[in-house]
Amino acid sequence: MDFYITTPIYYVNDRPHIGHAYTTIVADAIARWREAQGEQVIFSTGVDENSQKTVDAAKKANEEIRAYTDRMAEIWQEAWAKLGIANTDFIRTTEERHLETVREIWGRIDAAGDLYRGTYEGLYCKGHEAFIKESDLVDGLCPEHRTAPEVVKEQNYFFKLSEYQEKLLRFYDEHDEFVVPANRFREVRAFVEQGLEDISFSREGKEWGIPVPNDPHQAIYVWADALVNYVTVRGIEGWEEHPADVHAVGKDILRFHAVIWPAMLMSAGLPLPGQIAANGFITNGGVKMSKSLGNGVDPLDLAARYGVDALRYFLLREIQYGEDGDYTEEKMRVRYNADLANGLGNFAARVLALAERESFDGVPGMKDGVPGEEFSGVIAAMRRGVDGKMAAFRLGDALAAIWDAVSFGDRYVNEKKVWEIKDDAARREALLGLVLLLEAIASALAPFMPETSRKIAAAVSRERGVIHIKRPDALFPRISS
Ligand code: ME8
Repeated sequence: MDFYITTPIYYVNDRPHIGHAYTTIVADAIARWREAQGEQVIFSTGVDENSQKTVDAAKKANEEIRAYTDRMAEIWQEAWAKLGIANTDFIRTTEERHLETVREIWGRIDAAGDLYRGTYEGLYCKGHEAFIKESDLVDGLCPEHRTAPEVVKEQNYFFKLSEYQEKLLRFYDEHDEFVVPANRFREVRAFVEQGLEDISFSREGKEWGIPVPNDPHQAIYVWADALVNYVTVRGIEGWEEHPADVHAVGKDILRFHAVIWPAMLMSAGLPLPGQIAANGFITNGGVKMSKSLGNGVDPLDLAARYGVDALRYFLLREIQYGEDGDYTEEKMRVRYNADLANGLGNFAARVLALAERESFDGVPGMKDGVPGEEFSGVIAAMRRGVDGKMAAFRLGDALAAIWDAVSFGDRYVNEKKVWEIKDDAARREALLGLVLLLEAIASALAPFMPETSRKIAAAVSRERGVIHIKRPDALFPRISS
């Protein structure tokens, strides 16, 4: 295994919306890009089931908790399959392999002397699955979830997070790309520099959750359980050998991943992940998507209407990675018609239609089907652009590099008026260059738009050095606006 990437494990109290789909598609594109470079990739996603939200949602649905989580886990798994997500593992935190790993890591943290019993008094927000400060409340409510926090006073186990402030800061100094984008890393560092407080790591008398080893009246705090999923997927030894290279997460859960998780791993004597990449948040027409507003955009509905690849393209291209972005149906249509129907789709259709009538065997001046200099320069620049941008998590810019090549091809067809070239050899040479460019575009597109990439690749075949073209149906039929 060469590369290990993860998504958050999502709560099962709801179905996936485009925000969840976005993080998952980003991780999928990175995983596929790595694989295309010949690396062996582990790509895990899954669901976080041991949350109080699960209990509440099951109650509301009038279902037994286990039956409810089984049903929801399937919904999430199916959604990712429908969106072309090529995860190699799907983890549920109710699985035995996970319980074992959580117990093992809890035991290691305990053995390191980093757990102690204490009394916690505070305000617990179920939406956050975390304690929040009184000073953060607005009119007595959590400003994000608009619910009143639970007043908690109970005995529980504490994790000595405060002990890790210096160690974390030193680690950050030594790993200057531990969190991307850089502005988010600065926020994390500033937070840690303010000083860290110990955190409550268990809850008293909870009916649902992983029991604290040797203290069944306490359930392990859901985040202390959920973060461990990344180790569960590899097993302790596997993680020691090669921990996650990238945890792709949203900015809302960055502190858990960049502060608490590394501290837990340090305490447990395990290696730290390579990088935490945090995406921004997607709004629906400028409004935050939330369960209470019921305005979560359904990615499966969009995929059914525009196609999976169009949805993947929209999310990866429209939103600058790391920054917040906005979804509207109008923006989706504009991108679809301009970049896909008129852009890539039209270019592919033109080239394939012109080339369909030709045979490329033995075109003078061509060396073994290698494109002329002009084309090979454009192809090389596109590949360099994609690789450079992907390495820096600039997925939208990587797509832009591919679209530069599409624009070049379009201009070439128009300026050379390829269809009017009378000289057979010259016309074929131009078309061969265009076909090879289109093939290179298809191959560069594979991590982002796997289906489209396959369709274009399948349109071009070779038989004893002769290229044959079989035109597919329109890749992106125009949508009337
Ligand atoms: O936090 N825009 O699960 P969760 C972009 N179980 N991304 C969004 C988004 C939006 N509007 N809404 C959600 C949890 N996301 C925990 C994680 S991991 C050990 C435990 C994405 O179901 C984003 O990646 O609330 C965010 O971090 C994640 O979904 C939260 O999913």
